[in-house]
Amino acid sequence: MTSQLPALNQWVEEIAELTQPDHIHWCDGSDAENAKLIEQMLADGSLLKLNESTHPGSYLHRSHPDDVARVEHLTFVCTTERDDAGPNNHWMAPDEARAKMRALFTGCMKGRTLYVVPYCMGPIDSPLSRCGVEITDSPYVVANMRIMTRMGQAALARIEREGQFVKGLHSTGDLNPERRFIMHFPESLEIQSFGSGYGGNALLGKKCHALRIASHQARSEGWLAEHMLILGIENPQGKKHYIAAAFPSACGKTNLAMLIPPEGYVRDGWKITTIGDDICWMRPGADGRLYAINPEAGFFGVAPGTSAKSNPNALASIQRNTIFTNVAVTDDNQPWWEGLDKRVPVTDWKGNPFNAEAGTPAAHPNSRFTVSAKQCPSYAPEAEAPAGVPISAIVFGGRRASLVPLVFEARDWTHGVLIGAAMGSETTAAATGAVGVMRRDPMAMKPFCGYNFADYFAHWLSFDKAGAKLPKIFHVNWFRKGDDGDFLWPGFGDNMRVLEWMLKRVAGSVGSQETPIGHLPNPADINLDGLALNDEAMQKLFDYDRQGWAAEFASIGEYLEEYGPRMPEALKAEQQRICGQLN
Ligand code: TSX
Ligand code: MN
Repeated sequence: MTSQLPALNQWVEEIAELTQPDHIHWCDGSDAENAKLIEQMLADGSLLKLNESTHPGSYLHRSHPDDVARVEHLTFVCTTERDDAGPNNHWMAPDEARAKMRALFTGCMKGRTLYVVPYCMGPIDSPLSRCGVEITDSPYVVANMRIMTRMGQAALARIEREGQFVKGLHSTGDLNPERRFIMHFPESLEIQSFGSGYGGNALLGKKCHALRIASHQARSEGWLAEHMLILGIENPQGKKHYIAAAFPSACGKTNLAMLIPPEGYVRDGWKITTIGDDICWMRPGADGRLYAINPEAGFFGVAPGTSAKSNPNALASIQRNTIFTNVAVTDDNQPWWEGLDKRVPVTDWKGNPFNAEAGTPAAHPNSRFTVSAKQCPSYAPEAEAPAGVPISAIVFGGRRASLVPLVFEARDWTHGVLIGAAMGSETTAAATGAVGVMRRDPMAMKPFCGYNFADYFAHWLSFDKAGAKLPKIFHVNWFRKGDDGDFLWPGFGDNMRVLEWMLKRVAGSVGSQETPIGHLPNPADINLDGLALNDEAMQKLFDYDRQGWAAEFASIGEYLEEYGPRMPEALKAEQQRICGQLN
């Protein structure tokens, strides 16, 4: 098979010439094709069938133990000018990167099948969507791309019509970490990934295309490609609002996207629906509002911590037709991970007998589920709408044990962009060795922005122009701790109370306390019915510490200096203005 698009056929021929596969297969995305791939992976051991009666249509994949996460130190943005990639990216000159990758890809698919995977990021008929083609030698990647994107025939038809697509080339190579690179060429819409079969390195539609390449493209086309969940909130009157939110890892983004409101809210007729849990593409519509789509079609979620308590919607989603990666297995062949329930698994993520005494987790801390968004009980029908959904509020957040209140609101767009640029979160055991260390992660885009952060902030600021009806911007912190080290806010479903306050602010129906850091809520305006927050919680969740914030803003100033002379003056001026008010 070939396509109707000569440029695509030529590229596939050229890559086949380079990589020397035994076979070439053009993916149509059909059920029959998927069944054949699964059968083949069961036969070669790269997939294991899970318990068909408890988890129908579900499989376990165990990755190479040295290939379990994204590799930031091996991820490069290859722009002509080094400064266009910025201090937030590793950079390599495009010619050097191409030569290095050409050597790695030479002959790498001998004995393998080359799969041509056409995909569309976003609803197939949306003007906000963008397409790509991933060439890969991994059937596991094909099976995951089929869940995570609109993959196959319909995507190919759109690509043939438009003539433009992101070219992604992937090979698992020999999985040697010494011969592993993830290269991005945003100026020519190309990705080359070698030596890893893991999600973010291998499913090129997600982080590589929908964030790094798309953010670069969005800058030149006047839109935003963001690391944000999108949720819908319907009030008892049936009015729907949409919120986009960016959090660094380990803050529970997927949990927030699938939130189930407290009982009282459900009784009153409030409803939360899920549009997406990871990526948000938005652009101004004719009415000046920002309209957003979720470019993905599935969830590639972290398994550990996912339970009937933390995220019932996620748990319900993954009862069938799910690919699990690097989880543990129970005696009756069900997938298991830390935080799921009290059972003890028999096999760890490497396939060895699990020894509970050893003190090491049974599931890998970065183990995953891949599942279609359509299986999520809270999935919103509007997630398939070509026009996208209008965003009423943008939320930034982080994990901060001290200083940062539960919620505050930016005074205006520029202030909101500064709040996003200054975002930080404290590390957890799951991420690194050092626990509780504050890391700044602007807009949660540090590993994902395909160009210079200073230019990125300028691009964000540029949306504030005549005719724009921009969302309000908020900052939240679910993770404030009391003197005894316990969390002060119950979090999870109770975060609904904070979302409701945001909507009241959007409607203009409640006031606020104005402080140098922004608008803090009057506690009486947040529904705390049924919560027994003690005095310390009330004090710390809703107050701000001037001295502490003066120190924080000095540190923010130093951090923004790292992005050098391209930093927009308006952002520096905003930081200095607030510093002046705090000192
Ligand atoms: O996802 C979380 N959210 C957002 C939910 C919509 N988590 C889990 C973070 C790890 C991924 C949270 N953890 C949240 C939260 O709002 N808050 C906390 C901290 C916390 C943990 C436990 C309790 C309260 C707060 N209480 C009990 O376990 C009883
Ligand atoms: Mn993410």
